[in-house]
Amino acid sequence: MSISSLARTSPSNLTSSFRPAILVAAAVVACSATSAMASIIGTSGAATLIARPANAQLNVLQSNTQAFVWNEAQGVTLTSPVVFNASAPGTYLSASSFVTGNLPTGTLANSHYISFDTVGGSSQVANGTVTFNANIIGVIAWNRPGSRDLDGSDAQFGLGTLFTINNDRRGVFDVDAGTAVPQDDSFTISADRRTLTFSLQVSSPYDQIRVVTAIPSPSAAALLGLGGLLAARRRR
Ligand SMILES: [Ca+2]
Ligand SMILES: [Ca+2]
Repeated sequence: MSISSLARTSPSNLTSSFRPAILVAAAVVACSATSAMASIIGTSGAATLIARPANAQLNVLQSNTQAFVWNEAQGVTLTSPVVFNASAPGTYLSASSFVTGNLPTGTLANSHYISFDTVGGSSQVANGTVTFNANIIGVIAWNRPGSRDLDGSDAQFGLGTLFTINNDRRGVFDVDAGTAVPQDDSFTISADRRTLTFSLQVSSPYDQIRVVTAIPSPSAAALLGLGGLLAARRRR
């Protein structure tokens, strides 16, 4: 019996002896989901993993040396399309390199956030990498008038954290305003889609990027556990 068919089976249709097995199976799946969703599995350089903050508005989470990264929405099913600015492997050096698309309604996803907000007005650079346990399916890094893509993704991915909205400098490529000439920021989606490498330059105010990943498949351990449980049921 598959996990999905377990979920579809009404409890009233189950024998009393099978109900405990269902409960344990549900617990196994729930544990698997919890571990699978904390999906930043590595950082390097200036990338510093923190718990999801309550407030990531301008001039709140500040550092001249660290770009803070965190897991935000977990296991979200999109109820409306979300615009992304990049999804294919490659290096993005300006807004003219964006290949904008939509994550369609019904997409199941996790999201993660990168914020580099400096203390002073002097120019600072943060270089780092963030590695995930599932493929990157969208990078949202633009917030210009008419294309407030970060603002537009907050409702489905950013709940629980305050952000500054309607700010042209949220996002990246804010100095050159998206011209073809790379001046300040860049990011790269790795060939295996598991790592985002960033170089962010901030004088004022800040740079922010949202990274959306697919949901990892259930872990082998969880499947083994479920298989063993069903085998035990058959032996009764
Ligand atoms: Ca600041
Ligand atoms: Ca910048």
